[in-house]
Amino acid sequence: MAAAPAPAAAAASRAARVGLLYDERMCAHATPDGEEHPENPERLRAIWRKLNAEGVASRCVVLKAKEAEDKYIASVHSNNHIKLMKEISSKKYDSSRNKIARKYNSIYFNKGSSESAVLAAGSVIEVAEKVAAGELCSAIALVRPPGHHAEHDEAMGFCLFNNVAVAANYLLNDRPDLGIKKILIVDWDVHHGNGTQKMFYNDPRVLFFSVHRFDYGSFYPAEGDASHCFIGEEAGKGYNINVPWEHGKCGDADYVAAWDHILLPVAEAFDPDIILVSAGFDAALGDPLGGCCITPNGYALLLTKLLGFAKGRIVMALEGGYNLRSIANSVFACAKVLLGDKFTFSSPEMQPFESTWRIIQAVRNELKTCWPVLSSKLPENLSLRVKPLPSELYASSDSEPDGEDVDELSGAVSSVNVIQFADDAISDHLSKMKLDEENLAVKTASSCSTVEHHPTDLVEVDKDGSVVLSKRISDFSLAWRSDLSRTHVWYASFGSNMWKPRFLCYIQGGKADGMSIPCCGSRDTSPPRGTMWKTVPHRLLFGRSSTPCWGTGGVAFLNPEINYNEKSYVCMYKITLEQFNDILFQENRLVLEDGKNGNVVYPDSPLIGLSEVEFMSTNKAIHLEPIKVPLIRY
Ligand code: Q9C
Ligand code: ZN
Repeated sequence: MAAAPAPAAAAASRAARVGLLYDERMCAHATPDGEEHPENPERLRAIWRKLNAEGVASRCVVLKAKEAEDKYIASVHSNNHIKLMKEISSKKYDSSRNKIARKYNSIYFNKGSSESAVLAAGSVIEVAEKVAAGELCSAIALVRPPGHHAEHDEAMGFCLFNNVAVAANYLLNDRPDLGIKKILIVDWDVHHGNGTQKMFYNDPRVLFFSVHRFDYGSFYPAEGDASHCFIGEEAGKGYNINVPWEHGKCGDADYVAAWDHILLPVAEAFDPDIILVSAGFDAALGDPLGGCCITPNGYALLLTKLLGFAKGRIVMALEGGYNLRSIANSVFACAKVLLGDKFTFSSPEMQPFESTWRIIQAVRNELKTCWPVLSSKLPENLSLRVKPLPSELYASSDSEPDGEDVDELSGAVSSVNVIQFADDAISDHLSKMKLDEENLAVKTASSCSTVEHHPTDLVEVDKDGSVVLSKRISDFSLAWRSDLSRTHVWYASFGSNMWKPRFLCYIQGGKADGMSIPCCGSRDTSPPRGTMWKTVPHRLLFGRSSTPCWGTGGVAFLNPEINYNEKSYVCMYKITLEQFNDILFQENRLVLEDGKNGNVVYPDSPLIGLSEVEFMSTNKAIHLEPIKVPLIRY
């Protein structure tokens, strides 16, 4: 009779087989001259040290990295991109490597980048295959460079190849023998997984779920497609889910709420064969880029909740995460969950934010026809936290654009606006609008350097206040105001003005979180008659008084920088043309404040009057002339 296995061995054979992939070769990718960078080799080493020190690594099946074959990377990326990423470390690029890196958004290369990138993609394939085949129950791939920002033909956001997307395609397309037909990708990195979203946007075999800071479109990668309105297309409709936080400071309670009320019910209905986690840990407490506060226990709970699906087949692939202690502790907590260690989860101390609840409701609304389980009513009467103060919010945010202070940032973002006449089919009309070529000061999207500087005639303001009729509005301007108060336009805000309390300051006066100076408001303080969220072609925009790229003058122009041919997610407010002008005055700092008695003086003529409106509606174009505004300095 064979001897019964020793108790320890029996326990081990029952215990979950958890893969843990670590390979020092993925530390070769580093900044070219040793400059500091958050995405650095120490990230992998810090996690690996922790898992060993805690005796967790030895309980896992430790694996080495494997190179991804080109044909598998090619299911996601263009051949040009693969070729460049694989050759960028070679001698041939020694003199041009940095220059090429600068063409991308947030990318560096060195002599180790190619090797690391190919290993990172190959490693996720490797563990995904083993989990799908049942050799492992679950696995953690400690890989870098990260992947979820990388697009078909583009490296960005510290990512060269989209490791998780490559592995998902490998399972679906190259290994029918493993029987993986449906994949859930959970992207809990604090940034939107733009690359992965695009990759599977039409594909119902992959349910992509990303929860990320959005901050009204200003958080990296700062594209509108991170909003909850992007739910997939064609056969993939409903298979893309974004949960876009409005601000930082989100933590365990917010994420658990998104899990309980969005992800888990949908996962139940979708019934995936395997779950790939784009496991960035930059939403962790203490992360320098994320500004959120998930604790290690929070990650453990989120992961535990996923174990109930796909027979527990979970593959975690590291994405971001830049506080070495936070990522080490978080991965340690996740590893223990996969190994089956018992956790006692006390209910999270913090309550979700009020915004969290609103966002969850909006996501459910957007998706309820695709996932009927989301149409049920959410519980009411929850105790909720109010939005954190701006000083807290901006503390560790990674908002675009680079290097501008908070004031500059909110100003720049809020001033990117378009108007649209109230009764037209909005996107169609906007797509046809263009600047009138004849009158163009800014000729093309890329001609920033050829911007003409408009004359900066000073507007005379009578010192003794004789032109001031009321406290605020001069005699002269009353005439145009009554006309314009009868015409309604849709004001489309992009970025921080999508946040209604902030936008309302331009109408009702006052100061919202994040504003440096109070707004004086419009003469007519009645609230917008309508609000509408829309995705519109990204074309006609108004600038503020001066920006480095756009030059001086409150001019209208085609957005010279991003998304020239793309679409923007905007919040449109139906307001009067008078109010619209008052907003333009405030955004372009054209309202004079007379320090002595607190009077506010508005300009005497509108920037966009009825004749401009008429011109625009008949020509579907706009003269620059009407908005060559006199620049007032104060
Ligand atoms: N104001 C990942 O977490 N930020 N990538 C650059 C700085 C780039 C993050 C803008 C953040 C990329 C994988
Ligand atoms: Zn990230």
